[in-house]
Amino acid sequence: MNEILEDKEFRCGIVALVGPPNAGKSTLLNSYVGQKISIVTPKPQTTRNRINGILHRNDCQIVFLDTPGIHKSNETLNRFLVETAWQALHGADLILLLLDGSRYVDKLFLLEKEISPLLDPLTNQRENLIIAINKIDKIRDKNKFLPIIDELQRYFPQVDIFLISALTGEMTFELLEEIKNRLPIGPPLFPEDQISSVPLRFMAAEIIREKLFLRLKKELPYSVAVEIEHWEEDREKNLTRIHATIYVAKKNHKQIVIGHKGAKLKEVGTEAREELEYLLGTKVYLQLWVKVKDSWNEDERFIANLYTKEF
Ligand SMILES: Nc1nc2c(ncn2[C@@H]2O[C@H](COP(=O)(O)OP(=O)(O)OP(=O)(O)O)[C@@H](O)[C@H]2O)c(=O)[nH]1
Ligand SMILES: [Mg+2]
Repeated sequence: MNEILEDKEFRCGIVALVGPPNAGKSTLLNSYVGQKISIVTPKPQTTRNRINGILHRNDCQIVFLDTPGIHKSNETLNRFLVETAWQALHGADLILLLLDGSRYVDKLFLLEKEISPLLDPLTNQRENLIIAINKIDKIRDKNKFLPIIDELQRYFPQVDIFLISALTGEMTFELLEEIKNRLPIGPPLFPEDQISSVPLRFMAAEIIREKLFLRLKKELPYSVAVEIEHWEEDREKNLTRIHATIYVAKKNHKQIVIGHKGAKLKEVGTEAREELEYLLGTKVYLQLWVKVKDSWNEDERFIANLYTKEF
């Protein structure tokens, strides 16, 4: 590790990643931290709470706060997710608005629609805002992003706009330099070896949820929640025993999650176990149960209990 710069030059701060669902916020956080902290799927509304990932350099420490995608919805769970995202702006030094640029190429009307819930709150935060148009790797002709930039400049005059790809890393270093330069000078908030304050237990539940998200179709992914019931580390055997409950919101969803002769649950379990073994560095014995918790996604107390945890 390089020597840490003198106090007067070291920068440290919190950067909230906000944007519509599926923009690539979690992907960017993982890429800056250099390890998977937050789960990623091709489906919108994957992230359900604020998840921090810490980037350490010899000249700065940047705490990235991943948030759920902001969108308009009347459903209890979704309203809760959006509220969680907005709360992240409170202690943040900087806000990075991330957009999936490829969605708006030749479809500028979509930008207006998707950005509308963000406009008012972010207009007040203009001095602390940077915009990154993501997924530029998907469009060969980069001129196609110009109308999007124009439109964003209309909404947010004088705000810096970057064109990036969180997936390939294109321009993410340049964006990081800008972020760093705009953070306050100050000592690190976290020890050098800590890359997140999210507990392993919660990460484990998220990994299981990611595998479910990837395997389930239509509205089913939004019907599942995962809770770790039991966690036991057996040092002698280098083994972690994890029991998790998968909640589904409707009775008929249970069988779909379990699959024919338990096949789907088995696949989810195998995939999750492999990733958990990598994360924990031990063998993992993973047991999954599926429980029906009627309309849990309408139950504010249940949702708050699972997803408002402060790390
Ligand atoms: N081609 C391409 N795909 C990307 C890029 N960034 C993210 N993705 C993909 O976009 C999808 C959504 O990425 P996420 O990181 O989960 O997006 P998110 O903004 O966290 O989404 P929510 O948590 O649902 O709000 C995944 O399939 C990613 O692999 C990129 O730069 N290029
Ligand atoms: Mg996410």
